[in-house]
Amino acid sequence: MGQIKRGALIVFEGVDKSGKSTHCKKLVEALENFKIKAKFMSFPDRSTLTGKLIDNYLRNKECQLDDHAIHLLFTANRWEKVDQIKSLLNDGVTLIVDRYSYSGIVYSAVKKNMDLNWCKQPEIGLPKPDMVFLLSISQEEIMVRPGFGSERYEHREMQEKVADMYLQLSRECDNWEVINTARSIEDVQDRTCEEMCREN
Ligand code: 2DT
Ligand code: MG
Repeated sequence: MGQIKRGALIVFEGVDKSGKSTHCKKLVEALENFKIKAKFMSFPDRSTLTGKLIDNYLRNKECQLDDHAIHLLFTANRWEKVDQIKSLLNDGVTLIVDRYSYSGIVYSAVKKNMDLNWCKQPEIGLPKPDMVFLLSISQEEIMVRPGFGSERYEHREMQEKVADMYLQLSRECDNWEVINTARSIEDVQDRTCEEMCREN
């Protein structure tokens, strides 16, 4: 019996309402059409124990929680899934993930008195992505998208800082591809598929 080829871990990052989940789902469909086993995953997973606390923190802007504490909850929310992630990858399933460690790092590190290096530490040891797509979009566009503003971080000042720090991280890593979403959904999809099929 031939050895199963490990699946790829593909992450989509970007500010709120940048279209990450749409593109993740389209990529899963496209890969399945190429007979590549693929699965969509997203963080935070609000259904788990830590996910419920995170959901309450995000939706209830009055909820008081130290910035370090919520940072660690977001990270724990990923560690809760580590066995599942590893086993799917080992079974040859490619995971298309909507937000991962970089969301954790960026959204915390832009806060006052939070240290970037400290924010990176609890992520160490999680499976490393093979490829990260950073969706780049204008502030004007996200702010008029339905639902923007309903959760804690969805305001211009935070989103601008997040967008800047994402770009900073993208320059530090060589497996990132910045994708401008001013192009049509189909164009973005072609670009991500092209990149994935080249990898396979
Ligand atoms: P969604 O809108 O994608 O549900 O995200 N966030 C997310 C963090 O601060 N740290 C993390 O580790 C992750 C995964 C980004 C909800 C918000 O949670 C933020 C937006
Ligand atoms: Mg959001």
